[in-house]
Amino acid sequence: MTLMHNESSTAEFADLGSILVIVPTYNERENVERIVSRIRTSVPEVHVLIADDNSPDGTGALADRMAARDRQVHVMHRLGKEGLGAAYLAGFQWALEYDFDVIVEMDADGSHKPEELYRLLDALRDADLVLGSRWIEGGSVVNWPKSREILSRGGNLYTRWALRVPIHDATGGYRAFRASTLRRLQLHSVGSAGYIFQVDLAYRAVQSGLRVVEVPITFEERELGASKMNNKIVREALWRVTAWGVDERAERLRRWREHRRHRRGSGW
Ligand SMILES: Nc1nc2c(ncn2[C@@H]2O[C@H](COP(=O)(O)OP(=O)(O)O)[C@@H](O)[C@H]2O)c(=O)[nH]1
Ligand SMILES: [Mg+2]
Repeated sequence: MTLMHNESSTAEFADLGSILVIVPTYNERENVERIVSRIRTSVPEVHVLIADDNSPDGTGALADRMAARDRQVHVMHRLGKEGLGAAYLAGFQWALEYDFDVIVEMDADGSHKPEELYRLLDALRDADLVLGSRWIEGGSVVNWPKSREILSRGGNLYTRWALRVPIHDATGGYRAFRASTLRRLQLHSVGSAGYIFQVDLAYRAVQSGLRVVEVPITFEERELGASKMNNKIVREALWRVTAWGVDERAERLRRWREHRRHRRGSGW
């Protein structure tokens, strides 16, 4: 397949190069057409890749029909449900193979507004990774159950403290990466499957010294279809952040001890 990037000469984000929005889907038949058409209307020059995990509800076949109508829509059919992280990793690999310059993550259910995409792209001009953030000034959530809000706020506070990263929304899934950022993140060693995948990538980006910027978004709970969030995903996130936090502290202690030994040794 040959992809022609940047077909539109009036593209608003032509300076960023070619842009791919990856939309992971699992049983999103009621949402997928609407989200793709909103994306294509909001920023017409972008390409869209739907990464479907063989949804039993037929989302994949519907996506194929959309791709047949629009040359900028593509579909990746995966064998079965392997989690959000795995779907994104496969999508990233596809994006890098086809030489896209910017790769965006966006949910299929309308929680991430395509109409706010331009803000993420604009911020990427001075960043390596842009995170859409619910938990900074100007960000918000609409129609979310209080329990989900507490989980997200608490989880993000804990993450910030445990990993010592200056990020307010590390678990969010509305983001824009430069291709060069993805190449730096050693994606082959990312094992995280569920939503902790998002924390993993943001943490790696900060540790690599990349410019990570947050922009406020309005996250709106889905109206159609069901959430795939479950307790297993939350448990995976909690223990991984804790384990990374312990490693982070052990590493700091080791560096501090080395520093002290060095100072004593040189007669200070
Ligand atoms: N391909 C794929 N997509 C998934 C999987 N789990 C969730 N998604 C998609 O990831 C996005 C966010 O999931 P959602 O269930 O809305 O989570 P919530 O917003 O945290 O409640 C949606 O587009 C889902 O269809 C998965 O295992 N595979
Ligand atoms: Mg959702």
